[in-house]
Amino acid sequence: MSINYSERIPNNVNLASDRTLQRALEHWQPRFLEWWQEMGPTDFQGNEVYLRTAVGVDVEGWASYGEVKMPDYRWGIFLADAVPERTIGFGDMLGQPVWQQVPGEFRSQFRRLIVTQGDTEPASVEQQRLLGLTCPSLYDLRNLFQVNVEEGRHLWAMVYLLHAYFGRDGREEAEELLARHSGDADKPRILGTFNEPISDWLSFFCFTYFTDRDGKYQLKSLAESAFDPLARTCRFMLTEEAHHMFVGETGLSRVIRRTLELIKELGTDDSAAIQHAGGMDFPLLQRYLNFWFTSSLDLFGSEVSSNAATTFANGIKGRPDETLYTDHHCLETAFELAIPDDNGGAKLDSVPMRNAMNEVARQAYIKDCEMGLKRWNMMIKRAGVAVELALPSSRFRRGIGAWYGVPTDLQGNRISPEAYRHGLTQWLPGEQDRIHVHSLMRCVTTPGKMAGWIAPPDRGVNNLPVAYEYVRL
Ligand code: BYC
Ligand code: FE
Ligand code: FE
Repeated sequence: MSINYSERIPNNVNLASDRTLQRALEHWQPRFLEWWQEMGPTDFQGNEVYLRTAVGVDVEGWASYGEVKMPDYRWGIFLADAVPERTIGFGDMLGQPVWQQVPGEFRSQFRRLIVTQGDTEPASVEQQRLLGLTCPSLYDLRNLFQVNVEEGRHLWAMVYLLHAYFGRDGREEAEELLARHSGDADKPRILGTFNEPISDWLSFFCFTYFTDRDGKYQLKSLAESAFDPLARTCRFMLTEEAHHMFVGETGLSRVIRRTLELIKELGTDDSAAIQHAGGMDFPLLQRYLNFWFTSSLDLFGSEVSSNAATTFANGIKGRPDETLYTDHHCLETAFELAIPDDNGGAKLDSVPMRNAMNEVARQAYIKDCEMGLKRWNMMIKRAGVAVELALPSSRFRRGIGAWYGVPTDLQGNRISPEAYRHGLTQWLPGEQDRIHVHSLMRCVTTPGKMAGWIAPPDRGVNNLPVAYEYVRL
């Protein structure tokens, strides 16, 4: 169904046919806008930004581009087209028709997942709210705002489900999504990573590379759901998500390219020399990668999870790309995973496959994360620099699951608590790193100009030149 932009809330769910729901969402809309003004991007709300807006939900040309002031962005409710006669793709009810309503017995599980998903979207906007003030270019400023408005729309996606399918409870949850705030001492966001500050653009690029990619994998899992409206919502969100990861991947590539240029100019890869020249040295980059990757690993939950087993069994949440697997029941199969043993090492443990779904998703995610690292390492190698960036072991610095609180080095070997405490000072960003990175964060707003720590992008947005005035200041 095409998107109706003539209504107050653009949608392709025929909202006008349900007056009660429409009124409830129109009641929530001004609260969302208030939240956007208070907790969304600071400044720039009155400036025209070259943004894309969804005009249809099919793969070809769903976007239209134009200058929009952010508060005028048409946030709305867009579901991917229904797949006719879709059936449940996994779990105990494999092959049965999908549901257009939430079965009563699964209501609280669905609610919990939708609320958790919904909570991350505004959280990320809050985390990024000050970044506009230190943008490395107008191109990057525009990309930041594009990500921000789309995360706002992802909130709408979840709020629609809560309002449409969860009655009064759902409306209350929708209010709470605007009441919790990232990093708030009393009412923080639900998941750890979404309470971490993002106070510089290196963190922003790491976040969009690693944390938005968790979004990709969680949305893929939910896109398999037997609850069809959830599946369709997530399928469309995934098309928007691709841009967020593009921002992360190209952002980090450009930082690396600039660092390689500086190494060539200076004739050394010495960290102090690179920093003195206004760049980001590789050891520092590696520490930021370590931080955001490990934090994002926790977002998959525990390796062994009865929640995950239940949601899989009940058709609520599948594996990412469930169709790639041949066994959609996963009843008989086991999963081998390494857990800490009593002798300072690791041992293999076998658990029922259904209980290991979080780990299955995490491993698919890790593979996806590694692709960027391969590309970056190729770039570094081609430049003749003897450095390799690497992802830490998934046992390192875990805050959730079997390896929670188990001191290991970056390779996942167990070490003493003292060695770990000492190691962290070299493995994670420290005060000196933050001071340096923050010292580089200066707002560059001349069209086509870039801050000195980052190379220009290969191309502009939507075939426009890099020097296009993407934000009218
Ligand atoms: N921090 O059985 P367990 C995105 C909690 S990102 C704090 O191990 P389960 C985006 C867990 O909630 C994608 N708490 O795990 C990216 C549970 O608490 P309760 C977001 C955590 O339930 C960038 C307890 O620990 N979407 O879209 O199997 C920008 C035991 O849980 C954490 C989703 O997450 C943590 N890291 O799986 C914008 C999808 N990890 O309930 C947006 C929906 C676990 O016992 N959520 N806990 O109080 C889920 O599918 C699941 O809730 C989780 C956890 C995968 C998160
Ligand atoms: Fe999102
Ligand atoms: Fe995203």
